[in-house]
Amino acid sequence: MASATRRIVCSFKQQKLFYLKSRLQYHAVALPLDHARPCGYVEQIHPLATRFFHASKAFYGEKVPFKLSDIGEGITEVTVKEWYVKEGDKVAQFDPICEVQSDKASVTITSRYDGLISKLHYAVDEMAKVGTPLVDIEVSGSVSEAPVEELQEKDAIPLGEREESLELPAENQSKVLTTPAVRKMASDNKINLRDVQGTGRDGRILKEDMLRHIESLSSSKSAPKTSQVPQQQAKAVERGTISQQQSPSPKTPQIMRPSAPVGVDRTEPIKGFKKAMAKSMTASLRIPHFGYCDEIDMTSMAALRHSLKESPMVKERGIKLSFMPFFIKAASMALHHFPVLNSSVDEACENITYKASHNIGFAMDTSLGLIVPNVKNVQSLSVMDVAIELARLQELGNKGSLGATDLTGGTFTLSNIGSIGGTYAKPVIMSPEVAIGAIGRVQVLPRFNSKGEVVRASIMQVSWSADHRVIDGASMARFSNLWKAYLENPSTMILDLK
Ligand code: CO6
Repeated sequence: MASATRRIVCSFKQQKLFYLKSRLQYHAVALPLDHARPCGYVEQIHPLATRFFHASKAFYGEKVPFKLSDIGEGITEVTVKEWYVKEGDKVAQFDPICEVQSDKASVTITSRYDGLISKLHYAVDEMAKVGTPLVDIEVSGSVSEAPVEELQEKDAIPLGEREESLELPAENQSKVLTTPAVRKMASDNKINLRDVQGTGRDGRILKEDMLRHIESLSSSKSAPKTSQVPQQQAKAVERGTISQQQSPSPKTPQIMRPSAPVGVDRTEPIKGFKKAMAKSMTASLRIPHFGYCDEIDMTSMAALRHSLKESPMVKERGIKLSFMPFFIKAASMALHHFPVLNSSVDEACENITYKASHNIGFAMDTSLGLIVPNVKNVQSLSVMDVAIELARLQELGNKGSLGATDLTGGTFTLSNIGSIGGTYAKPVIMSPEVAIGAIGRVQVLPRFNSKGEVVRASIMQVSWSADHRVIDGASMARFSNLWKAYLENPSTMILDLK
């Protein structure tokens, strides 16, 4: 039986572990010698063992069904992505046959026989089942027999390493760990494997190592050579069954993998502001949200804010004038025209209450977490009043000393996430409110002016969410248009101020 197993070839990178398994199975199920037929008959090996061994009939010079080996990881089928051969083509061992793709990897299947391709069993894009023939090969001549070499644990390839085929080490260079494909590349390019720096497990020479070595040899010579495509690839190119672009690039980047996990998992109870957020956001889930976005040209508003910030009136009162007071006041003015957006609905969604007060909430990022205090009765406040109230709420919020009054009774909310970053968002409505807006970062971007000229503009995006049970898209769009108009032409706010 041993003579039938001289050569063990796998086509996939992760198969070495299956070697070990298959050998155990092989030894466990092999028939006693007196029952054995002449060496080389697969039928004498238990079916489990044949999953991993494709050795026998090759030695009789007959038509051999070249089967797709077990890939491991529970993969039972792969897609044939490309054939590098056609019926009637001559192939030699290690010539690329085809490219197959599983959900985890793309792999080149190489021939393990010298011979003639007599049949392709699948068309491109067809699913090939593990254990079924990929091609039939009429093998030319027999292969001399040699004793089975013991498979050592050190030969195993770690899962995930890029290998295309695997074979027991040959007598020469047997102490150098690598794959047959790499050995072939070494012999094609007359390279001593011992000169190549292996970066795989236990110093195994990977294909990338070989390609890097070849590249360093060619770049160290004064006259640069044309690319040294491995011979079996070159043959396929000659036959026109593989294009030049498919040749492996010697500049394939190396993936850096962290060697060990960093830190340990930590579990802690959800409490404080986070607990409140969990509760209110869970309550929001029952609201059918829709989204609406637009962009606002903040160029005039930015200039106005800049000049007002420097004005003695603002400086003397010690007020920090950010964009927020304008956003909040403009929202209140627009809500005046679209009161449905300042409403609330009862739990069963049977009644809607139009709120008299514009208690505009604003999301605030604090060291303790997200909170949403609200500025009460914005409809009666000036921009300056709003700025003063914002400053008070921010100060208390940052100290964690906001009272229930400041945190409840909101009727509409704005979230200026743009003060941190971002462009678009998908804000979540604070039940029982019916709308919320998330404001993106003001950015200087090129835009066209009314004359069609490209100008610098301060652009900001707004993303609204509304309760689709009581708000329709048209109302949201009209409200947004008015809010946008106030901000884009701040002087128009004066017209509507009460
Ligand atoms: N773009 C560019 N620059 C901005 C913006 C935007 N949108 N907003 C503020 N700023 C500027 C602001 O004008 C200040 O500039 P200077 O006056 O020149 O110094 C500066 O950024 C700092 O502003 P600051 O944050 O101090 O004050 P502001 O009144 O604008 O904002 C705040 C107060 C409480 C809203 C803010 O500090 C904050 O906490 N923002 C984060 C809110 C948040 O966490 N929202 C996420 C909630 S979850 O909505 C959510 C859908 C998801 C994403």
